[in-house]
Amino acid sequence: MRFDIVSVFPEFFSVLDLSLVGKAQERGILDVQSHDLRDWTDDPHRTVDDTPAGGGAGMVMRPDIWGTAIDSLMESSQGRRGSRTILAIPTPSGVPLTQRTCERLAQEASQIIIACGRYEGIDARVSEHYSSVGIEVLEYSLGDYVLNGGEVAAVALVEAVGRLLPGMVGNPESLVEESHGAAGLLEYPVYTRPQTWREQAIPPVLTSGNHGVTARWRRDRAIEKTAARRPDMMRQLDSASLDKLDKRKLASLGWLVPAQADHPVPMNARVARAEDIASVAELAAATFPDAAPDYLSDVSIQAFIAENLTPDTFTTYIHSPDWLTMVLVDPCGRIVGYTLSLVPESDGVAGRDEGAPVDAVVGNKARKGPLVELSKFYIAESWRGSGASTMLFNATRVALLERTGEWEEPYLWLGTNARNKRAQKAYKALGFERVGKRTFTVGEQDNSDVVFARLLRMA
Ligand code: 6GU
Repeated sequence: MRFDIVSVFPEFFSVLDLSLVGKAQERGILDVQSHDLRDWTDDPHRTVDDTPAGGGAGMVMRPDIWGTAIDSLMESSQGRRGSRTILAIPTPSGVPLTQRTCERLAQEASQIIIACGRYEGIDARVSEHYSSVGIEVLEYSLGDYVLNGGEVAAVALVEAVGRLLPGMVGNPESLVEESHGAAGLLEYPVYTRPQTWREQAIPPVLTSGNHGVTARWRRDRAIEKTAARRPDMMRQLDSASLDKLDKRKLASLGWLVPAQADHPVPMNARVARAEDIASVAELAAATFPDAAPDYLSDVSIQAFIAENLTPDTFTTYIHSPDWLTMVLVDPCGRIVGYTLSLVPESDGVAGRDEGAPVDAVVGNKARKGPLVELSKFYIAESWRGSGASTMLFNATRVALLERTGEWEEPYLWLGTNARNKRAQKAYKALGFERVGKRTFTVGEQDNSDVVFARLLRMA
């Protein structure tokens, strides 16, 4: 691979004689030549720029000088079999340079000419011309900030492409797990001796010798780091590359993977507001039949909805200090899940008359603290199994903990249809245990629900 770098500061590139790139040059894997643009001028002042057409600040680099320079460098490798020249032009208005582009260049190019502009840039016809004669022109940027010229970006390109050439990096494995590698995640944090430094120990899993646990820990840290720093990368993650534990981690960070989606989506779980009322009522009406006991006729289901799940009832809930309504919102602002909780007065029991488990034993301990009732908990069908219920439940728990502030040992309880195994399994996964039954009458029918409870304050 040959790099020809053209600049008005050719001495800048002596840095490329150092380190890995320098070694690669010695070993013949890489050949980097830098050239002074002024060598192709023909006036005594060696002028490379002129005033901008149309007016404005600064100076623009002349296309004729650049054309002569690039032509002469291309000639030097033209005609060799399999040779492929790419013209790279660093500019803050270029496409962001990515690892994928660097991989492609390392594979495809035999010569990369880097044209380093200064001042306000290079006359646009240079890029136009070489594209039009079939040369690949890559106008690239290092990021969203402005440098005084392309020299630093040229060094970056040589190093990023150069290290991918065969024979460059000692251990090709280190190319697999790195940031911007195939996983699509940033790299996990790394540690080495000393074991403790300035009161910070190396995370114990890394010295446990357990490879499975270490791999999981690293993957979780990589996911956390990527979610915090690069939401753009999160949106590009391939759903098919994510296992169950990945998805659980993603859900805890607010990213869900719906059944048919190619990529995770950022979700928002928050307290419901007045403007959500119509949507929550609509979702409540749409999801209620899914969990209704099968002996309820369609007519009685519709009657229940018309009576209890209207915008009016949700208006009451949302404005009442006794109730907490939480919603899960997709990136388009659609409400795809909600919870409705009844908070007891100070340290009492919510839903005493609805079968609250006042005498329950939870976690082998007799209940002592107040009982908060999780009265409704629904997820739109297309979001089930995506981690949506975990995310909404955790947000609900956090909001309830805020409300119950200083209370000693608050519990959360709920009743659910005894025949709805899907719901019962979901509640167990959320840390609930079955603590009993409740019976109640609907339309002269005796019904039985199973009752679940858990401490509000546990992981
Ligand atoms: Cl490639 N060139 C210049 N001049 N500024 C930049 C850049 C390139 N990338 C980010 N800023």
